[in-house]
Amino acid sequence: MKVRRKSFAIIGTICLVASLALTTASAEQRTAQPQAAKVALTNVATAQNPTAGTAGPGGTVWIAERAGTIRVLGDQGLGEPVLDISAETTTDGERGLLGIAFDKQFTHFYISFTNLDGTSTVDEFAVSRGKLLPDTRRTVLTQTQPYNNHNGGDIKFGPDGYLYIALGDGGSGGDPHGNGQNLGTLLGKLLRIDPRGGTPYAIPSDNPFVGDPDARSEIWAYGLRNPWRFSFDAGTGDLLIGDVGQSDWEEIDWAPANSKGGENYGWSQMEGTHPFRGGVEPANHVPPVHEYDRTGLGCSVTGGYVYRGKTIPDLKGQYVFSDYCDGTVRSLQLENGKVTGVNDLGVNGGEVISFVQGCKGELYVLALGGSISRIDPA
Ligand SMILES: [Ca+2]
Repeated sequence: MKVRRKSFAIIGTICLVASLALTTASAEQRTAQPQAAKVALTNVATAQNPTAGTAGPGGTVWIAERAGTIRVLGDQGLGEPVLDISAETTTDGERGLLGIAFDKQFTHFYISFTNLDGTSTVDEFAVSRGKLLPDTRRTVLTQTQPYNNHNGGDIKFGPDGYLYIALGDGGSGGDPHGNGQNLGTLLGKLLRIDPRGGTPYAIPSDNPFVGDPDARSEIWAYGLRNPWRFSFDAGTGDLLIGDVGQSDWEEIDWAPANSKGGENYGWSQMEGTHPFRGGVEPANHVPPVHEYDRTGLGCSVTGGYVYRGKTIPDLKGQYVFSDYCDGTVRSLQLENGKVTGVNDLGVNGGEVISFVQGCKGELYVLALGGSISRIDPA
């Protein structure tokens, strides 16, 4: 009993980002720094088509590889797979293993992938002493997919302890089924569920559409096209979503930590701040806090994180993101949801597919080609 309690305590307190930062949020942390930080990318490992990652127990970083393996990045580099679901997924279109997350206590681990039918699937494992317990695996949530693109797939625990799941509009192009604005489907939405509160999950009673017979009660926010990567600011709890555009506008969406949910981010009436194919701006449209076109900056936004690490003070409070087609690492200076500056950080991460936030707030850049780099001071 003593030993178990001790090991839990060690694992449970080592990740500073999740446990400490929120309790120390202050006005100072909400204020962005005025200048572009000087950063460098340090290659720390090479993976096979990494798509996602998460801070893990014991100060580790867990990396998901698209074909279905998960490996742990420790001091000795990337280890052998700790999980292999490669027989259960494919990598055609935009499919594969797309997201991983731990709950805040590192007692449960979640994977998000498309199964052999292309169905978006979120499964859960219990965790003991930093290891997955394979026999405890169960499916939490599934969503069939009409096409093999725009699966979304990112999963994160919010500061409220609930699991958020991003799903794209179902795919093809131009949202042919109108899923983005249809509250009767989970496609084109950000979901919020309590995976441990029921079987297979519970819906938090304060979700915005609870009690609305025309809406799925799992929905937290809607009007999303392909919210490939989203995150919560470890300092403030604010939500940031990188929503990939159709053909003209890439966007970053934002909501404050005290949001009650229900935001309509506009797709497919709007692409960024622009009506899409004759669309009419919804009265409740929440426009992006940042958008960029495709004249030189890329073609597919990759959402990242607000930097809350210690080693690059000038980057503190800035939202770091990139673009899969361009690779330049950029940052937004944010003040209460208003962008006060956009910085080119002067480094290129390649085919940037995802960012990972480690336990000390350090950020890693994942390139689909394989490179895992840490953002360090220059
Ligand atoms: Ca939008």
